[in-house]
Amino acid sequence: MTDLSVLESDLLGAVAAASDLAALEEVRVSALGKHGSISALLKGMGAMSPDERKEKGPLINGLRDRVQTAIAERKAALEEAALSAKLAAERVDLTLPAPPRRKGSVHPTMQVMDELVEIFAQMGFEVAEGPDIEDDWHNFTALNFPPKHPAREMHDTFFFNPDEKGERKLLRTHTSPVQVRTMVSQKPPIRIVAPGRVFRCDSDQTHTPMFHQIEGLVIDRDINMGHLKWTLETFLGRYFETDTVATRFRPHHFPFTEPSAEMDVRCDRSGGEVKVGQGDSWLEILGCGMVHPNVLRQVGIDPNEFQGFAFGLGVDRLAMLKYGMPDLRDMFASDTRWLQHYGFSAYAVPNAATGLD
Ligand code: 2NL
Repeated sequence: MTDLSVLESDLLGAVAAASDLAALEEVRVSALGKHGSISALLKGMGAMSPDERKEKGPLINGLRDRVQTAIAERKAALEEAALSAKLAAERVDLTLPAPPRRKGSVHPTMQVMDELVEIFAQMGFEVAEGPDIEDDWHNFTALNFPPKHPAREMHDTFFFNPDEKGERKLLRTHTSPVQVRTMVSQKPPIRIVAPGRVFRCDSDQTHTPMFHQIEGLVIDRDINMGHLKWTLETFLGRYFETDTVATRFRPHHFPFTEPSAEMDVRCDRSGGEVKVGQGDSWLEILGCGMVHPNVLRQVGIDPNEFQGFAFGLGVDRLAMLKYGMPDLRDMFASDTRWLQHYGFSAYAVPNAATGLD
């Protein structure tokens, strides 16, 4: 073997053996760098006689070309391998299913809110919403609470400090102001439900200062209590998933309805839990009545032309009844174990097609 072919096989061997780009660069510098072995050979050509140069020149140039090509190929291969390794290390498999352990869950109150809205939407009700912070007129006056009437105290209202005009804003004590706003801004026929948070300064075993209500309102010509009873019985049957709902009205008083009633639903209490649709016991479930003519007048609707019914129910209590939570205060304690146990999957969206739970 000539010196050149020994050098060539050494260099090509070193190129092939270079395991990363830094090692390959070392080989390149040792051959083609300023003081490299091939560079020295190329430099030496200047001192050769024309005949010698004619003989050795092509050999040296050929050697340089082959080593350069080998280095370029090896470099491309190493770069591709480095990129593949980086991509493999950074790979995110978007097709993997979400981890089976549920970290967040939908609160039973919100699940039930969705169930209620779904049921009433199927019955032709629209959803209406309004602000948590209300004024006295929308929360009380329009609803036939006389000024200074003890009923205002009864609601244990959270009042804000008076503003510069002396007006005291408040946290709504029921969602009725939403219906008031709808009646002011829309003409009958009206068919709405108003779900939302409400606030009362009250806290014990069965009361929390914030809770959730849904109220319903229907205003049209010739509306009577028969419509009210059918609507509520149909709703209760769908909510408790039973064909055997029985209800009874008990006379009651609300300032905003006349007549007013509480509705009880037949239930069974024998097994320690409450089962709706069977048994011989009664459970108070909601308040309702025919919208008071004074309320209609306050919002500019002629009570001789239009009548309406309204109802209101506590969503948290309804959730406890259906899903068996024993204590109201746990509902808002934010205990993650409670939420894990009673919470719903975010994928379990109540809808008409798959049933409600
Ligand atoms: C209850 C009772 C009720 C209403 C709410 C209402 C709203 C308007 C006019 C008339 Cl704008 N009435 N709402 C009527 C009767 C009862 O709620 O015990 N809720 C938890």
